[in-house]
Amino acid sequence: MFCYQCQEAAKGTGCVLKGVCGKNSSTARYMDLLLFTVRGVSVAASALREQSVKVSAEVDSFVTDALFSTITNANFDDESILRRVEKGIGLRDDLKAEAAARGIALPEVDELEWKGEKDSFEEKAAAVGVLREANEDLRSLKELLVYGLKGMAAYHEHAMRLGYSNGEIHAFMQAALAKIAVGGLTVDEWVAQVMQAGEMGVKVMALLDEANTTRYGNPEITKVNIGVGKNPGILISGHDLHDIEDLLKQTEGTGVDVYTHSEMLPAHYYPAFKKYKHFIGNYGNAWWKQREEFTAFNGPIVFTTNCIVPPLSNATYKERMFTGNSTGYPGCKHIETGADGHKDYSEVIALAKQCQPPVELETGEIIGGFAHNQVLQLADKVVEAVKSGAIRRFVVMAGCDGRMKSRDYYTDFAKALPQDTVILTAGCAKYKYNKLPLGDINGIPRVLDAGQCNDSYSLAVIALKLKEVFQLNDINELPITYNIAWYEQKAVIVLLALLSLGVKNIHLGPTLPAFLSPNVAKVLVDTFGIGGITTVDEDLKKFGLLG
Ligand code: FS2
Ligand code: SF4
Repeated sequence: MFCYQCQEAAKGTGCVLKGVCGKNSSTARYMDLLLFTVRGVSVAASALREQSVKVSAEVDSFVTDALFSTITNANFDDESILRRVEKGIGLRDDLKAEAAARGIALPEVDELEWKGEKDSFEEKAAAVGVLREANEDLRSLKELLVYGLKGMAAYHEHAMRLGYSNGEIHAFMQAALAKIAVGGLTVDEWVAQVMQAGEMGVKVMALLDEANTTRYGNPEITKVNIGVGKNPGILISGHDLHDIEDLLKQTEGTGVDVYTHSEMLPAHYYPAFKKYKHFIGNYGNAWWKQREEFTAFNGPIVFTTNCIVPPLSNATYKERMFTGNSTGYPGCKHIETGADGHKDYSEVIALAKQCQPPVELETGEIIGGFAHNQVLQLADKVVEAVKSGAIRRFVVMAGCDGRMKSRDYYTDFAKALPQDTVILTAGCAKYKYNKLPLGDINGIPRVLDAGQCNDSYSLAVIALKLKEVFQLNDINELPITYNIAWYEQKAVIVLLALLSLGVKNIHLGPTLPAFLSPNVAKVLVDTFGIGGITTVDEDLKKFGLLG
C-alpha cells in the first residue's frame, strides 16, 4: 500500500504498511482498485456526455459515493469496498456497451480495458495505486485533484440526500477523473484543473448550504448543552443532516435521547431540530477522542460519515456502533438507506432502550450558530466594532482537529490571541478552543462557530460581505488572517475553494500535505502565499498580532 492523502501520513511521507488511521493494507489496495474502477466509469461517462448522451443518476451517485468511501476514516470494511468495485465494473461495462451501440469511440486506457475478473483483483489493485505515476510532480497534482474531488463528493452527497444534485458538478468530477486516467496534460494544465476544482468547491458548498438552510432553516445563535440527561441516549456522529432528521423523528416519544458528537454538533443550530425536546446536547469532543468517549456514552453510536477511529479489540462499544452511507467498519451493522431515501433506526432505538444513560463527561454550554445569515444579521454591530477598533482582526481557524500533539498549537494560539481579535471557525478544528473562556467583544463572542467544515463557505460569504461593506477592491485587504488546520480531504476542497475566491496567505498546519511535491508546494507558495505554521509567538509576530 501507499497512501499519503491525510495529514497523518506516516513520517510525513506516506503510510506503507498500515495506515496511521488504522486502515489495513488490504483496504488501502482495494480503495486503489475502487478509484481505478471509478476512473473507468468516468472515462466512459465523460465520452458519452461529450456526445450529448445523458448519463444516468446511478452513475453520478456511484462515483460520488465511491469517492466518499475512500476519504480518511470513512470506511474500513474491505467487503463493502469490494462490493463497490464490482458495482463499478458493471456500470463501466454498461457505459462501454452504450458507447459501442452509438458508435462513440472511447479512449484506450487500462481503466476501460481491464476485464474486471475477480481473480485479477489482487494483482490489479497492487498496480494501480498512487505510485503508478512515476513523475513526482504530476503525481502530486493528480492526487491533489483527486483529494479535492473526494471532498467535493462528500459535500455533494449530503446535498443530494436532500434532493440537491448538480449536473455540472457531476460532469466536472467525472471529466477530471477521466483526464487523470487518460493523462497527457502539462503541469500548467493540471494546475488549471486544480483551480477549477476550487471553483466547483465553492459551488458544491453553496449547494449544500442551500440544501441545509432550505430544509432546516438558517442556523441561529444557540447555546448547546454539553452535559447529559437521565435517559439512555443515541450518539450521532458525522455530517449528514438528513440522517439526524430521521433519527430525531423516530426517537421522539420513545424515552431515548439524542446527542450529537464531533461534526454533528452544528445540527443544534438549525431551527428545524430545536423543536425536539429529546435532542439533549453535544457529547464529547472531536473525532479522535472517541474511544474513551464512546465507552462512557453507554448507548448506541451512529456514524453518518467519517471520522471513525477503529475500536480497540477489547472495546466495549463495538456492538453499539452502526454505520451508514459511505462509511463502514467490519463487524458493525450497516444501516442501509431505503428506497424512499430514509433509514430505519428501530434496531438502534431498541438497543438504546437496553443501555444505561451516558456518563457525564462535563457540564455547561457552548455557543455557536454563526453561519452567514446570522452573522449578517449582526453586521451593523460587527462593522461598528471593526470601525471603532474594538475588533482589530478576525482569525479564521477553521478546518479539522486531530490527535497529533503538535495540534496543541491551536489551543495555545487561541489563548494567546489578543483580546481584540475574533476567531471565525467551522469544522471539528473548533474543539481545540471552543470550551475556553475567551470572552466577547461588545457582546460578540470571540469564537464564532459557523458550523461543519463545509460551512467554511459561510466564512467566505461573510468575508465577501465585509469586503463590500468596507468598499474594498480585494478580499485580502480585509483584517482577516487565515490559520487553518487540516486533516483529511474535505479540508483540501475547502482550501482550493478559498484559493479560487482569491484568498491569499493562508497558513496551513500542523504540517503541510505530504502529497505536495517540492515543486507543487512552490507553485502554491509563489502564487497564493500559502505557508505553514511555526510557534505561537513567531506566528503571532508574523501575523502582526503581538500586543
Ligand atoms: Fe473532522 Fe473528520 Fe469535517 Fe473532517 S470529523 S476531520 O471528517 O470533515 O472536519
Ligand atoms: Fe495514512 Fe492518512 Fe492514508 Fe490513513 S488516510 S493510510 S493515515 S495517509
